Amino acid sequence: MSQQDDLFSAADPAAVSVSEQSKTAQRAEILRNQLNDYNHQYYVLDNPTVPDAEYDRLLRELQDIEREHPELKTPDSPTQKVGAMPLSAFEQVAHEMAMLSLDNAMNAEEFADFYARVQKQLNTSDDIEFACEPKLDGAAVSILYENGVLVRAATRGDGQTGENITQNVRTIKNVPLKLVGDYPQRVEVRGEVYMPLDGFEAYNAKALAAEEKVFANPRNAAAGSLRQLDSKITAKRPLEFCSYGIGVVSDDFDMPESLSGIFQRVKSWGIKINDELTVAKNLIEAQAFYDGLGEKRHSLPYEIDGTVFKVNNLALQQQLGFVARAPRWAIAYKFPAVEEMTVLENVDFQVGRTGAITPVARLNPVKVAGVVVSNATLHNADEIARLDVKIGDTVIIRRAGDVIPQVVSVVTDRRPDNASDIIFPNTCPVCDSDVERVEGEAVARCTGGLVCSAQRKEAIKHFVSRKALDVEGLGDKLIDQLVEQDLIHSVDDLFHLTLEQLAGLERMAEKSAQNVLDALEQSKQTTLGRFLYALGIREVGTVTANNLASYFGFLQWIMVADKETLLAVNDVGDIVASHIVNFFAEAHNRNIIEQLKLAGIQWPEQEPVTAADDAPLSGKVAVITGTLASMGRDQAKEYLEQLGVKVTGSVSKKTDFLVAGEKAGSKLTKAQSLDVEVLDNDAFMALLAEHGIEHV
Ligand code: D41
Repeated sequence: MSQQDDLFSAADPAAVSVSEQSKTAQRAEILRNQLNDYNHQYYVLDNPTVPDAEYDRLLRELQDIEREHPELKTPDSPTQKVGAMPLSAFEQVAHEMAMLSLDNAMNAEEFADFYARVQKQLNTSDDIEFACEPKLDGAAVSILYENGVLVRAATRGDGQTGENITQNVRTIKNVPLKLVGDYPQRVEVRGEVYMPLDGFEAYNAKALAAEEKVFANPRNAAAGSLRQLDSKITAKRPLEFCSYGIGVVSDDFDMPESLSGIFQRVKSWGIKINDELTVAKNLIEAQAFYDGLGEKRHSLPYEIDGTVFKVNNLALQQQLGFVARAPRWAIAYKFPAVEEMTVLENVDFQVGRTGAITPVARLNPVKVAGVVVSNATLHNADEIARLDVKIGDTVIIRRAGDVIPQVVSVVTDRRPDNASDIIFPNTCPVCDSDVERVEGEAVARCTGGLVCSAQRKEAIKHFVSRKALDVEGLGDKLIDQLVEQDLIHSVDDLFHLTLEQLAGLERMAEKSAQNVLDALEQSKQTTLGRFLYALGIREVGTVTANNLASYFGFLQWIMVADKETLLAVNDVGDIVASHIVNFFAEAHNRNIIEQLKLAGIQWPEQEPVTAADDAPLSGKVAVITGTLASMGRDQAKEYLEQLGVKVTGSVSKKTDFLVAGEKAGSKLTKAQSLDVEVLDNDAFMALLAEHGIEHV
């Protein structure tokens, strides 16, 4: 329990004896100290120790107290400023026009309240138009241009004074050093510097390998990169800038009537504005923007933590003005927090299909982004060491999209005295076989193979799963029972199950037993791709399985292929090729395949569409990104593969060309920085036509 929770507990005799009034004063003081502490960790050390949601809760609690008891407000209250003072090493910059902050709305009700408040203050019941943007999770900066030339850049700091980070901002690739078009004599462009997700992941992977500090999230990575005293370091960080407005501007600027008008002008000077920018005509459209972006959130190439809505009409903005530190005409409408804090109660070790042993954190249940989370993966022993986590620790949990919740970090100052080490087992928790860890691999594996019932269960679950043989009605619980009662030992046994055996199981009526048999019968007609995937060869996912199927056409050929031959298949690298060869070298696996074929599993024979060595673009490597005007990316990939091109997911020095449609993001930037040839939609269509592909 934290110190502030203690304060109100009746068990604390001191708390009982003091009056309500001074208890509130004490609570305010504790909140101020705690929040100032968190601010320091966040802004100065770029190393937050609690999730934003926790910070926001405490800040709101303090705001509520100060609203009820204005006399308790102090000049140093965190409600009066945001962020810490600039680091002394940077020159300070006084903002000519304060960089305000944003008020928050946490749910639809608070957002509707904001809308109603704006209407009331404007004394109208008319619809209010809003400029809608994603809320980028980065660091706010101001960039001053004089006569079109970048002369100064500053952090937001406390809103009044920031730090001069001109040298660092000059290194950001999409920040122009010279504006283009019809720009005013003097203009301050404001916006957010952020690190796109692919760059963030690549950076952390490298840092991890070099045993350097990894960043907890892209926001800290952006902020940390900007406050490097050596701009050569900043230059190596994959940062981007996106404008959210302007500050001071000279009189020669012909001010548009709306914020969306300003955005168009800023864009015309060569500055990036957000692709998602939209104007909403009323509350319903604004809420729809929030909902839509919430769904898209995890497919965006950068991290956002909500949306920002700003009254679009500048005259109305003026009329509304601002309070304390935030404009009345804008609000940050946040998404549910993806990070929360809870206690790690225990760690279990799970055995997967390939014997990999995964430590799973059992948590005190906590709601993260609307879902109750009670388990999180700890990946492997290296991760446990990196996090330095112990049982009993307070940990920060993060849930992103549909992925399994992760433990992000440990709140070390809440570690209890009796916290205990997490001991990795030497023997399999299921079958007691030895656990082995291959040199250079992070994963520890049970050596029991199919002796281990956990591995057998998982292999069978995988075999019948939706993307594999897709046997409906054969759920996990049922498979657990079948294996535990020794009714099936390996996947081929599934096809010899009888109605009596199935109906004899717990919670299994005769009708559902028959349904399972029917589904098994149906699943026998499959495709080579599904069958290959179902076999559960290590690192052969659906994409690789389908590539193998279409390259070879016949299972027999895949079974006898050597590594060299396999390497010619799209998506197959050294490691996957070895896994495939090893899998088919096992007599046991070949036998199961034979049994499955005898049981009646079959697929239509298909002619291999092998891109022969003499295919026109054989040996070339390409990446596809953005939205192509002429076709979907899958279609584009298929055409390229027909021409012998290997299509990969990320741009590197080995990439021969990038096909970039509309809204291409970081892959395009990366290609440009590596001097990789870029084909737009038209150039791509021309390439296809040149090689005889007419797409209609
Ligand atoms: O994307 C953002 N993080 C963002 C931040 C945005 N899209 N718009 C913003 N607008 C403002 C006002 C309304 C005050 C001009 C902001 C911020 N402020 C902001 N960022 C950090 C503090 C304030």
